[in-house]
Amino acid sequence: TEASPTEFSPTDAFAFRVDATDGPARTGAITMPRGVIRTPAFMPVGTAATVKAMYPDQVRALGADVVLGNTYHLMLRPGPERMARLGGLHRFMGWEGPILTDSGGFQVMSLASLRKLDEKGVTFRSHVDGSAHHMSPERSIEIQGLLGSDIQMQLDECVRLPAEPAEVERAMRLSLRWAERCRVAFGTQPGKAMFGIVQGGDVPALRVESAQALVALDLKGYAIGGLAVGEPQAVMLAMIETVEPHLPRAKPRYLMGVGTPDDLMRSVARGVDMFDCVMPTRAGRHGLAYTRHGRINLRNARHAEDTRPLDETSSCPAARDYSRAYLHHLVRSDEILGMMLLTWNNLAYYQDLMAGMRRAIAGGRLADFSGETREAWARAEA
Ligand code: PRF
Repeated sequence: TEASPTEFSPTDAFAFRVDATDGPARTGAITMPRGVIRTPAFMPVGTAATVKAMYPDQVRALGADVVLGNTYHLMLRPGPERMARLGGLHRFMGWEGPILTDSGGFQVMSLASLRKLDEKGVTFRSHVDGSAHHMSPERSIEIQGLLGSDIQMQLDECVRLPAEPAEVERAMRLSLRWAERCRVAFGTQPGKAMFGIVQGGDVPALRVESAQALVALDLKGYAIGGLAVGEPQAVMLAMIETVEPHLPRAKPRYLMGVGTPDDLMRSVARGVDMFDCVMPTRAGRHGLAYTRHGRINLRNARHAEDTRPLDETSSCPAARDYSRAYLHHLVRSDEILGMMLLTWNNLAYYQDLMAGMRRAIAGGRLADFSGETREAWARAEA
């Protein structure tokens, strides 16, 4: 069935609005045809057309306004042309809200084999079946279009740190040339957006040059890539502080692949509007729970007879209605329900943290909110 006009109107514009600021931190909203994204936003990762171990309705009910999909995984399986024939990723996975897709380069470099990267793009073999593939900047945008992605990312090259400055510079310049090609390939699509990605590793001058060149392309939003790739948190935060003054205030900023709850609070305080990370979902499948009391490893024997829930004050049934002893048992037994409950708990914690930050920024008390949140983690450790 066709989406009704109230759900999706391709003539509606993509717009970003800042409602309140607190230092560099901002709260506001991205409005687009498929819905409103309240910012700062955390995007659950739905790599292979599923937020692992979660129903789409459950993800939505937690307050997630947007999910992330991966071009790399979906081009290999089920394939972009097949996805288009099936009506696009939204209908395929049953998620009606906005979807942001990563462009594929980062996942090629971390997952594929026999990778070769040059001016034209990246050649690689599938980690699924060994088949050979080529992805150019133009093909990445074409695939993201076939998937039906609402926010598309430029193809870029992310260098792991530590790295030689010359290598960081080469990748940053290549990413800039690819940004221009992606912008041309994307053209203008009402209600959709393509974001550029700032690169430049841990070299401030390269970060500034990358940001300024991307801003000159007048894109709808700007991501900060190439961070959380091996450098200390202090370096990551310093790079955000370096880049932030060069990004337009009227456009969203997205810190890619970050991070821990502490990373999110410190980055929001420095002006970041959007995040994605596998941490809450992946940790949930490995027996780790993020809570108001900090991170809890349910595998640990000290939980074996603990009748307390993870957090009796949580909005999430997974945190309230099951004992730590039961969760410990499920995790130790490799039961599917253990992964489901911990993923649910973790995404609830992340979404509640974002909602808390949005309210705190609106009230001009982000520093107090972050301080109190951190104190509660520390109390539990003591
Ligand atoms: N580029 C892209 N995706 C990403 C990154 C990047 O630099 C990162 C780095 N943290 C995560 N995901 N395209």
